[in-house]
Amino acid sequence: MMNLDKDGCELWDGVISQKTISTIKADIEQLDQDIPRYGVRSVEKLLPSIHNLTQSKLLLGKASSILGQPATLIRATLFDKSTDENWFVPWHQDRTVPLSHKFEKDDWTNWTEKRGTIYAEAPGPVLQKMITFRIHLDDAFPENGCLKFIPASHKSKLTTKQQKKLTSGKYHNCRRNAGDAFIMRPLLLHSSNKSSSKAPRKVIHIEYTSYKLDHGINWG
Ligand SMILES: O=C(O)CCC(=O)C(=O)O
Repeated sequence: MMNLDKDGCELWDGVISQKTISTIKADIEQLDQDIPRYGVRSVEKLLPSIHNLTQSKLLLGKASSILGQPATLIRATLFDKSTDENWFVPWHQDRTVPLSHKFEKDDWTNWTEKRGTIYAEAPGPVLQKMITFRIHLDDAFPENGCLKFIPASHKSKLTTKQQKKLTSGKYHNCRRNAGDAFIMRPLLLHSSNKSSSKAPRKVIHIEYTSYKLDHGINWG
């Protein structure tokens, strides 16, 4: 059993119903076929069912209770891994957030712009005020490229050398059933393999924060 403070992650079973899963999957079917499925960013702006999920009392309440202050959504991302669109993700910590504007603050670094969205690496204390829920729409297991993670790697930004050392040892597979969630701190070291299975692996990766940006700046 994982513990959020100690391990940087927690298992949360049976979070969404079969009915909600079907509604969201039907919505996903309507997505423009040209949108690559390896990370449909800000998918809550495209699909009403995912918007509703991100604004549900259940998720907002849980995020607020973990963060100890009212939580707001940063963004939701759909990872729709299948034999048609298959990929691996190298070991990393989630450090980058989408922002409406660029601003001058020393501890916000590595500014980039991708497809019209501005991103920056957030300072450690900001990342500590974030929590991620990975909501599983399909069963996830090693053969279809479930998440792999290193418990207790979430306390600070790690150097490449520290990451190499940690990831050369034992890791955990995040086996989850459809409807289950995986709660993780953004700095938890994680990766995933390509799928070698016919079973699809859809996950909605939802990031919340209690950090308040300066006036006039928004997430996304
Ligand atoms: O869903 C996955 O396989 C990992 C995706 C992910 O966490 C990321 O791209 O940051």
